[in-house]
Amino acid sequence: MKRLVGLIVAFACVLTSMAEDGSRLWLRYERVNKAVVTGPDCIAADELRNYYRGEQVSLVIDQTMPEDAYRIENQTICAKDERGLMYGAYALLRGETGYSAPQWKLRILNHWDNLDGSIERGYAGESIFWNTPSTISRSQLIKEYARANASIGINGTVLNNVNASPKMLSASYIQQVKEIADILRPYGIRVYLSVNFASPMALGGLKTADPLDAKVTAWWRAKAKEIYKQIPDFGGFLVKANSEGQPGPGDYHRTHAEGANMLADAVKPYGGIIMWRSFVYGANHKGEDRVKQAVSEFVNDDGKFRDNVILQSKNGPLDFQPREPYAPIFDNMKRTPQMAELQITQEYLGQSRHLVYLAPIWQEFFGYVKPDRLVGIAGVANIGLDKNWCGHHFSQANWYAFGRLAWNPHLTSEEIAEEWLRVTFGRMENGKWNMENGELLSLMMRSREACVDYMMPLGLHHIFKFDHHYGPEPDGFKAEYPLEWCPVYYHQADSLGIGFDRSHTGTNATAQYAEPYRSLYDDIKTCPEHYLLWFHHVPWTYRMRDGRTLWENIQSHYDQGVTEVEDFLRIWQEARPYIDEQRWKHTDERLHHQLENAREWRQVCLDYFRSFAEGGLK
Ligand code: GCW
Repeated sequence: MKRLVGLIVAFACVLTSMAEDGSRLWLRYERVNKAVVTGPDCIAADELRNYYRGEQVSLVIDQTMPEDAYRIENQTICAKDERGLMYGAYALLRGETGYSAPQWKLRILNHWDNLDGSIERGYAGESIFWNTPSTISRSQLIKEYARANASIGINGTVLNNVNASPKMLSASYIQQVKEIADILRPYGIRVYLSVNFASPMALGGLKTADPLDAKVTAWWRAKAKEIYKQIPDFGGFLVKANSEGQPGPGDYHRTHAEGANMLADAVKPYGGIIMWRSFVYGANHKGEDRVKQAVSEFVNDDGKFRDNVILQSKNGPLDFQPREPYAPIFDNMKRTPQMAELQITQEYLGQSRHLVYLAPIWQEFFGYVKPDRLVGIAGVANIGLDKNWCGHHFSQANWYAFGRLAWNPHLTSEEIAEEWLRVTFGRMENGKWNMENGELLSLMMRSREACVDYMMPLGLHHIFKFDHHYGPEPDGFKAEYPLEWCPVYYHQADSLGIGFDRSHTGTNATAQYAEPYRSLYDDIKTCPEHYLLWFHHVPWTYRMRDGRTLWENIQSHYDQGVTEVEDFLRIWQEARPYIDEQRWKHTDERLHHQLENAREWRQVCLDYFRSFAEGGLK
């Protein structure tokens, strides 16, 4: 009897030690305290001593190496400094060898976190930075955050929402930023802040925020000095100006370049940069096709920015849709350094309730805008106070993939998914991570296309429910709001057809693209079918490449999307023996919800479009 109790207790212990809430992310190494590590005492040495399963590693500083690069050979990691050694150590723990250097110097997360702790478009609880509950050790959490980012090469973070409160720059908040920066620094992560362009008025009591006003420039210079005194390696500012109600230089009839340059001059003495967003629409361009507005707004500023200003643009010209063509601003600003902004948080892709692996979206973008045209990369974070950080266990893969692609955009989505699955759901066997269930990789790889299919196939876009952007609302129209927020404006369905004519017979947005895409997209016959309704208004009876009509084709895409999610549930069911109960159940519940929501998308969209399509066919 005693023995039996003993056995039960032992079994219970194994079970609890296997309990998995996802808080360890992809860093689920067991402490082995095995390796003898020689070289400088640093994070790399600590991590390898704790977790490396080999016997011995040498850490060697080689100042001729490029910044952040590492070489792993014969149990030796070589790098320029301790930061490079750290990246090398995490690579070795993943099982990598050889030479590696990052594509970009700027690999930055953007947190849309508000000072009250809420997060704009956050689906994983409240902010880890601001107004955290007293029951939580913020510094411990931020240290774990730092380590996770360092392990995938992320080296910068913007701590607050681009819809920025002026309070961010008050002395008491700068003090908090300093505390955070001190925790992040050893992990090679610099902090940046989003700033409100009208801060000199809201905070400094000035009568204007005009960038050419001497008092305003002096205010910003003093503010920069105050920040750098506390945080000598502060990265710089991110700015959303004259967009969606935010103040900006346009309020004083000044250009974006004038506004950005004034801030650039303030941080220049300290080596800081300004990331100026091109996500601007509305005000100056009433009536113009929204996807054209960024180019119209910025093209005259090309070549006029200081050399420490970078223009930051979303990958697509509209707004992080499940599929968009690339943003033509990348073709048009020829003398301005540019960064791409990707969205890791799934605002339009099921919001941490759907399993959608985003790397394929980003790979698609890099297929058009080659990585060497950019000087850096930003990702809107999906991180919050939830135990598993990201809401959905599989949303962690998107954080991971962003980091890995920011380091090396030439990795394939499959490689990254495979690597992530092994370290997140795999088991350690003979010193290697194994993931027995091959179908999970297929599930991840198919998940983005499935989402496009059940939400908005063939180039349809922005037919989401108003404001929160979860679920379908193809009939959405509110007279009191700008047309650019209304779904009916984007699909343009009528009795003849559906889609937005952006060719030369329509808004001529295609003309903003460089060749060969300009001609390719402009001609309905050569336009890729997955962008068809983005660029063309197409008759319901139009013959698609597979011989079916457009209307039949649309229906089959919605069906396909739902069928895919049904299959994801089957795969997940079959994976059950390989996955701990806790994460399995959590994910299973979300997959069921995803299926329900996919069916709702199909039903609502097809019912609505049918009222035009089948009327039109009569
Ligand atoms: O997509 C829209 C979002 C806003 C966001 C804005 C932006 C931070 O719905 O929530 O605001 O884009 O990128 O500025």
